[in-house]
Amino acid sequence: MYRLYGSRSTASLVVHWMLLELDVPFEIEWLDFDSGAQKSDGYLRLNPNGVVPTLIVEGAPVAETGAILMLLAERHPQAGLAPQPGAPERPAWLQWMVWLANGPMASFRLWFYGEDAPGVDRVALQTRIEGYWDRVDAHLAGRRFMVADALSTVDLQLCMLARWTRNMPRPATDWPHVAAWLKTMRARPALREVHAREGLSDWINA
Ligand SMILES: N[C@@H](CCC(=O)N[C@@H](CS)C(=O)NCC(=O)O)C(=O)O
Repeated sequence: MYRLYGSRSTASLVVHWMLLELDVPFEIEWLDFDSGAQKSDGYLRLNPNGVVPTLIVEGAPVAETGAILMLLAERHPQAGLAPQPGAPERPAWLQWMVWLANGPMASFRLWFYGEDAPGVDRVALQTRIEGYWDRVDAHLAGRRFMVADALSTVDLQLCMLARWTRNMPRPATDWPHVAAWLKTMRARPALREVHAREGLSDWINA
């Protein structure tokens, strides 16, 4: 049984979503950010960064959203959420997963947690974030999914990030190929279910 430490509407949502896609048993411990539960001594022992998500896998904590998604894909290969090692699409999958962690995830963190980097130029940051969608939009032209012709962890993580743009100056739906891809993603029962379970109605039907 997996145990997810999370907070509603945050990065833990994509892990919650993937657990539903995998249809595996799990439990969730919701952390109360308002009381700083993510910085408590007990939680810092699980995740020294004091952030969510953390997933307990066979008794051991695993942190970092991308790493958790990749690990789950590896542990449940029958779900097909990643190309198998040796498959021709595997390098592209690895490349996009690492790009998501280094690029968009890090930049979105700066956007929402300005206190992490006081003095950061928000206009430059906005340009950088919009550049990510330019790149994804060009890649999605003529494709159904980000990697090969199959849903993968790249689509899941990117879709969560697309929701995070809903109040940004340019939401991800401004890009036509991204908007078409999001239409497919929003129809997925597990995505609709995770939104219902986390009490989110602000974007899923937009
Ligand atoms: N690099 C981490 C970042 C995770 C992260 O920033 N999580 C946010 C929620 S989206 C968080 O826990 N924020 C609480 C805090 O920083 O105190 C990952 O990819 O998992």
